Formats: sequence, structure tokens, C-alpha cells
Amino acid sequence: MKIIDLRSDTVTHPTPEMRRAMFEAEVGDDVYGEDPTVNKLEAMAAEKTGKEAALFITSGTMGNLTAVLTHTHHGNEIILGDGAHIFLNEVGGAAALGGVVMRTVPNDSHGRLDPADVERAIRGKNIHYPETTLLCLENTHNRCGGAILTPQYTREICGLAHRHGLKVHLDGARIFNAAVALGVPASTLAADADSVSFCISKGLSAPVGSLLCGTKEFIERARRVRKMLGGGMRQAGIIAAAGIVALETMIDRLAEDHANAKRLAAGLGNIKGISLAQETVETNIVMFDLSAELPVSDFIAGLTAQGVKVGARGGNLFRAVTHRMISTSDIDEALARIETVSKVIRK
Ligand code: TLP
Repeated sequence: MKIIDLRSDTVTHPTPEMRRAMFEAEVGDDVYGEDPTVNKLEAMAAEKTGKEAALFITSGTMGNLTAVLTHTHHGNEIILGDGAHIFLNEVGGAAALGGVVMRTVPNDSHGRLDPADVERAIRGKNIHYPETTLLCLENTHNRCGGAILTPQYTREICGLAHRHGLKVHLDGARIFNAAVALGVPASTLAADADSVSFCISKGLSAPVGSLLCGTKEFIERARRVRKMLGGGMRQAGIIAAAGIVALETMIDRLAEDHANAKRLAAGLGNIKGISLAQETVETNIVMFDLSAELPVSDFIAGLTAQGVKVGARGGNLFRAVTHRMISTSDIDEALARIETVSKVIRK
């Protein structure tokens, strides 16, 4: 039985072209800035996001942490959504290692922050207060089911932050999903943020890595922070080579993952006891809930036996993510297996 793994787009394997590029990569010591393949990937990333410079980082988590550490000082406060990956899923690194206070405001179902909430959360000058220095956004928004922040919204909220002297970091782990879905360049979505990070190891299928992008001056400081965190890599061209192939060949095909996610969502919505936990599926993430008639533990056990993997998100909430290694027929097969399980366990 074929395992259909919908836990995350992080499970994608490198393509044969990536493996060839890795084998043949020209390398050097990147801590000395001498790895031509890393330098090429960084230049491509800067170009794609419309920023002056970029830095190759081991993971999305380290990219966000490096951004927070570079933009802030210990004791600062940063504002972010209560569903932000930085807040929920990065081991509290911003607080533990960056010494910043994470002040959350609610994310709406589209991954947005209400500008009025953000404005209220920005601290005034008062000897008792920490200084607010950074706003973090996320596009697409993981917890909000791959929801997209539009360029108009991003401009508005970044404008507000900038008027109050804050910098903005955009966690764009899946920014190319947003770009492809909207039909705009990623640079348009990142234009108003001071820094943006994106992952090559998710839908883009490279095995490792993220890029942090911003001004030359910001990236110079971020390079020191990355070294401090132990993230200075040496012949990293071996993995950067796959990233170059990812940026060259994997972006446009994300549209297929989006179509498959819509197909999956439509099918799930027709299964008794399952309801979608989001109004629309905009990219490659589908969040769904089980009603009380489908016990969560039976559902998980049933799916495991049927070879379908989805992510349990606490309570009766689940996440399914489409990606390059999931075809349209895999979606239909997964739906058939989920329907079988739900029939067997329904109370
Ligand atoms: N997200 C992973 C898990 O951590 C949940 C996933 O499977 O979706 N920002 C966003 C928006 C992310 O979704 C992720 C990874 C990261 C940052 C961190 O990237 P990595 O896993 O490379 O550290």
C-alpha cells in the first residue's frame, strides 16, 4: 500500500536534477564568503525578493531567529500574531535566545492582524515599558490554513509599523505559494517588509535551508548573528546547489499543489463528520475538524492503518498539506481511504 503523506510539504525529497547539481556543485569555505554556489543562491534570493542581499541559513526557524536577533536588543518587545509560527512553533527561541518579549495580537482567519490592535500594542514612551521595535508577519500563514496576505494589506500594516519606528520581518516560509496563487512576484509581497525569510525545503523540495533577505547592512549584521548561533556553514554549496534548482524549477509548479489542496478540501467537505476549518483554501494547506461522531483517537488509528498521514493539530483539528510528491490521484485515493475510516468509526 502506498503511504500518502500529507503531514507537511517538508517531506518532499530533492529531485534528480537537484541531486546532480549537489554532486557537481563548486564549493568553497562559506564563512570566508568563498563558496560560489552559496553566493549564487544568495544573489538569486535577493533578486527574487527584491532585496539588496541575502543569507543562506539552515532552517526557517533559524532564519526567523536570526532576523529577530538582528532587528532587536534584549528587553525589546516584538508584536506578532497569536497564531504566528515564531510564537507557536519555534521553541520560544526569540524569548529564550533573543531576550525579547513576544506580545501577541489576534490573527484573523486570513492570517492578518487588525491594524488597530497593532497600534494599541505599540508601547508609548514610559520608564516602565519595554521598547517595541519589531512587527512580525507571516505569508502564507501556516496556522490559518495557508492564507495569503495581499500586497495591499502588507503595505498598510507595514506603513503603520514604520510610522511608529518599528521594523517589519516577514516570515515568508511559503511566500512563493502566495506569489504563485496571486500571480505576483514574491518581491511585490515582500516590498514593504524590512526583512523576509523563505524556505527552500518545503514546497520547493530542496533538502535543506532558508534564505533571509534584506538590506546589505542588515544582512552583514545577520551574518554575524548566524555565526553566533553556530550556523556558519563551510562547503554549504553542496546544499545550496539544490536551492538554485529549486528556485529555477519548482516555483511555478506550486499551482498544482494548490489545485490538489482545493480538490482535497472539496472531498473532505463531503465526508460526514468532517468540516473544513477555513473559509477558503488559498494555497497548499487544508485545515479540517472532526465532529464528535468521529472520535479523534479512532480517526488517527484508522488513518495510520490505511496509510494516510495527516498532522494532528490538537483537539479535533487536523492539517493536510499538498506537495510535489502527492499527485491528483493520490488525493482521490486519500479521500477514499479517509471516507472508509470515517464510515467504520462513526458513532
Ligand atoms: N513549519 C513546519 C512545522 O514546524 C509546523 C510545517 O510542517 O509547516 N515559518 C513557517 C510559517 C513555517 O511553517 C515553518 C515550518 C517555519 C517557519 C520553520 O521552518 P523550519 O522547519 O525549516 O525550521
